[in-house]
Amino acid sequence: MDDLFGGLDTTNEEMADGAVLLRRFALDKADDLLSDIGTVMSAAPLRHMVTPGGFTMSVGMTNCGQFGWVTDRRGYRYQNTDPLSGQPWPAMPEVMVSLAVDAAKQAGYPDFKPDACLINRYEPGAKMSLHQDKDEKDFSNPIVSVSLGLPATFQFGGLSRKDAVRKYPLVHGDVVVWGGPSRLFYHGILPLKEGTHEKTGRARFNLTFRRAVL
Ligand code: MD3
Ligand code: FE
Repeated sequence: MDDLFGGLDTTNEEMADGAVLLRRFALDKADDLLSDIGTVMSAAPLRHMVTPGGFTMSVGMTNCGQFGWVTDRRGYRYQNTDPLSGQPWPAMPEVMVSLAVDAAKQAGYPDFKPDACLINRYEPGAKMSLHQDKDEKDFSNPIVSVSLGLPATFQFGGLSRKDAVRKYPLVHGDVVVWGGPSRLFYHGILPLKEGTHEKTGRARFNLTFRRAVL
């Protein structure tokens, strides 16, 4: 909803214990973010990584920042070089850093300093199965996620894989800060529905800002 100041209502809303939804928080920076995503992708192209179990992920991925998340037959890990080029990942663009830091502050994490940004690209049909993010060193740091382009249905459960899941729509510009107990909650993305978005075409981008290393 548009507020009296002509901006958008980004009131904090608790999605789960410790998970703060900032609706449309990234909207006014979306064009700059997408342009910087393009720059990162030209230096470190999207790729479909293979899981330790031998499955090729339907989501295209790359990274920027000091560390990048990778998976291959040997396992999941953060590393400071792109395995495709052997070169350091592209630096995290300033608009990304400031958005992540501002969102974390708004959600009650004034000291968040991301050192990794995973860029996920979904085309219609792509999905991310239920998982936990636990490759980072210190779970007291939150993860900040930004959704751009086509909408997606996010599902999240609890600390156990068996916990019931709830579904939540995430749309262009939405930011969620995952801290507290929700930091280790199981979560995933249902297969993306067919569609086109005026800013991204047939795609959804998700940025996740993380602190990989102490
Ligand atoms: C809850 N990405 O990259 S964003 C991932 O939309 C990932 O691409 C999804 O899950 C995506 O690991 C979901 C929302 C999200 C991101 C990280 C979380 C939710 C999270 C970490 C902990 C708990
Ligand atoms: Fe995740």
